[in-house]
Amino acid sequence: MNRRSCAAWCAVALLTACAAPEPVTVANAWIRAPAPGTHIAAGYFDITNNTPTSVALIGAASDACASIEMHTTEYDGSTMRMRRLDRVELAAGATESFAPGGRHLMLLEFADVTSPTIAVTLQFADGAQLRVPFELRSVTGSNPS
Ligand SMILES: [Cu+2]
Repeated sequence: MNRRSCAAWCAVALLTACAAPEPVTVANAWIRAPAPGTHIAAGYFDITNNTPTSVALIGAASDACASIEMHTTEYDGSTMRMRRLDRVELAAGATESFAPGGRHLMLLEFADVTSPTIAVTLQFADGAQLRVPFELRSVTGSNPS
């Protein structure tokens, strides 16, 4: 961001929240707790790129699980498949949703099912990281996707 656009951003921020806007913001972050006897959880959230340039989400990590993969859900007729995503592009100003039935985080060997919130660190292509509290919810009746 050059000096001129930074000044414009700061002016907007002063008018709205008296603080510099976060470059990327996350809302509605929650984790579907693993079904009983399993250790795979799914994470969902809405992510907004507040910058004037595109940003790429390339991964995530948490102390609550061994590893996290980004997946998308695809349907081949009535068969559901999950495909791994290496990156998710966030266009300037865009909001992208990770939601049940679509894109999601897959938390492998998820261990912590007692904390009401789980910290997940989102990782971006430019090296930036964003620590996000996810609300842990128990949702029964369907598989993580
Ligand atoms: Cu998955």
